[in-house]
Amino acid sequence: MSLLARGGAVLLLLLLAACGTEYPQNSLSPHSDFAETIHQLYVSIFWWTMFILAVVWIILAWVLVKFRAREGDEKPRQIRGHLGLEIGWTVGPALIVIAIAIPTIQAVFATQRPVSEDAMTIEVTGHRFWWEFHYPEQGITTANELVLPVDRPVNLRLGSPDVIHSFWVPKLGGKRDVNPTVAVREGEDPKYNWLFFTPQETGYFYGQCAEFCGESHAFMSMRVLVETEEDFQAWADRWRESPGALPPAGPEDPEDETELEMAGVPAQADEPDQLEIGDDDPLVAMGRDIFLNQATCLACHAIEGTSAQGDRGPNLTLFGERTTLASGILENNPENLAAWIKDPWAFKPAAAMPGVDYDMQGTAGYWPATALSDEQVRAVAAYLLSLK
Ligand code: HEC
Ligand SMILES: [Cu+2]
Repeated sequence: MSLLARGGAVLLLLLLAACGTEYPQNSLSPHSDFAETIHQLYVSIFWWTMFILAVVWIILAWVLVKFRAREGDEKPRQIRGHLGLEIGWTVGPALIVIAIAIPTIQAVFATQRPVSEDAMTIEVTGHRFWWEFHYPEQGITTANELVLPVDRPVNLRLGSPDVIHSFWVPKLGGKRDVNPTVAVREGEDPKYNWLFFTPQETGYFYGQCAEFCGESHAFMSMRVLVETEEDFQAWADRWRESPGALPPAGPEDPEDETELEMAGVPAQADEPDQLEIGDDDPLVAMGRDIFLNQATCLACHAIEGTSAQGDRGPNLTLFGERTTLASGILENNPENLAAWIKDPWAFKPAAAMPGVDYDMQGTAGYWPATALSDEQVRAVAAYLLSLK
């Protein structure tokens, strides 16, 4: 194939690629009022620039043809300084800039407008390198997968305990900086940023931290699940009931423990209706016991309805329902989960979680290796995946 043909093929491919809108982080495919406002502005400015381009090119072509040098032409008349032209090419662009500024400023105000009365507030916290979502009305805390009801305005309050992050879910709008909110003087309110939009379609949307925040910034993505109102309520109810997350077995006597483990039933399982999927699986029971009684997991992670109430890491309630792991970078399945628990830094350098065989010294302080065997890791993974 000639170079030209190859080049042409590449260009054609690029052109065709531009036709698709189903790229996960396509910012030209709005699915919320916020994204729609930005999109309209973008499209209108695009067509204005195309119009100006066409006018300039037509005049250029006309001038090139009409005034091109011909055999025997005299030197054309030389002009220096022309008041009319000077005024023309100063005022013209100024008018164009004003024409662009008006809808732009309108869009800025539209996307910064104050909270509507019926908006649901969600507190979004950007951590190095994961996202935390707290729903104060529902009393829910989750991580990395934001669940929203369709057609209900949401008001995201953005803050961070460490460095600047940026919340960006291109199809729903944004991006907006997530600023550190810890360093305030006494009596001063932390300065949160807010992001306000209404998701207009159910679906699965991809997002990404859009402000460099450290080693694993590129691995700090997220998902937004927009669900029907009923599905959202059902999810919220499930979260509060936290099925599968039975209270810790915690028997004092180690003999007891083995017995219970063998039976696959924790000591306080006197509410049989809480026994759900996988609870009879001995691996799950073993994993639960390790997570809640033997390992340091609960110092950092919380699971609703158990003694695990740590808040240094993601809340793992209903973790089995999550489609992704470690802020959207891995599919949530037993293999990936076990690999993550063994060695988080293999996926996310500098993640604030120790591995099975390395201690961690970081902003979260000193944490010893979790020292779990391969079987224990598999068991903990099975337990976490049973939380649904
Ligand atoms: C020092 C605190 C700490 C300890 C101890 C710890 N973790 Fe973590 N864990 C974290 C942090 C922080 C993250 C988020 C890391 C990231 O994505 O950047 C995390 C992430 C996770 C995730 C992924 C969560 C998600 O939302 O995708 C799982 C699962 C997990 N940890 C399980 C465990 C298990 C099991 C143990 C015990 C063996 C454990 N962790 C011990 C801090 C900790
Ligand atoms: Cu970040």
